[in-house]
Amino acid sequence: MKRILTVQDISCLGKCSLTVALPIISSMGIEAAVLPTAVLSTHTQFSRFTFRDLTEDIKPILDHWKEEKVGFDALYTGYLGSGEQIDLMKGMFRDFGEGVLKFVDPAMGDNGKLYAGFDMDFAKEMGTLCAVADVIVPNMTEASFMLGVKYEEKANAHYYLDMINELRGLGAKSVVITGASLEDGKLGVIGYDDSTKSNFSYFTEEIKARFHGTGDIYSSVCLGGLVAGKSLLDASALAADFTALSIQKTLEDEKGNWYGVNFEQAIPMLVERLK
Ligand code: PXL
Repeated sequence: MKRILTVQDISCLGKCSLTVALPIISSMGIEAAVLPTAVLSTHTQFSRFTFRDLTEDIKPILDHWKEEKVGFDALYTGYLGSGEQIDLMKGMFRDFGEGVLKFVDPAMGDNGKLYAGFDMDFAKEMGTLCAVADVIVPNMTEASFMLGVKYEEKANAHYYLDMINELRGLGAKSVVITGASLEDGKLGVIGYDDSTKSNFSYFTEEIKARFHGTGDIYSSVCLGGLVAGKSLLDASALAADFTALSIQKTLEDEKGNWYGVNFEQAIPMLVERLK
């Protein structure tokens, strides 16, 4: 059985980061080991939240695993809270990353803005973690901040490909830009797959609604697909379809909430598509 280690926060309520990665990876038939970086009462899109930093625990946990001689098929980092945590992740990549898929979702912003608590310095630091990753999955906000360029709401194919090349210039091997769009009504991803040395794209019908946590859903399915043996294009397509279905399920639910999507109700499709 394959095993993914995922490193991100626990937002106790809010359906993002670990509360999304854990059920999704498990439902894909892959073991999920977790390293929580912080505990929050909710994610940071709520007007108030508690935040307990767990940075101090990260190294002792990794040291214990080293003693136990455990290994992973993939290392997956998501929302991280500080430059110090980014440095710890680079150490983890060195210690556990030999021949192992290193997947970085530089979760730190959306719609042209960084999330609460992040600044330009943090974005630059995140760029140095992406530099040592095999696959990175930024949205255009995150890509722009990491590269220090202005965020453009409307981008054409040329612009996306330039951004991908710049991100590869940092050192990242494969790059998938999420939330990409080349025409009205279609939303998806544009990427570069280092294993085939070629660009690819995949789009679904755009659902005109924005919810929180969809990036984490996309990343968890995409990495699960890769670990299950899919190509980056096929894993990206599965992840995009699953994310779109999760949003659709939320809209169909009269009691659907603003803070996260009904990805749980899309899990049967995920299981079916992996058969
Ligand atoms: O979905 C990304 C994410 C993860 N974790 C926390 C967040 C966010 C986005 O706002 O606040 C705590």
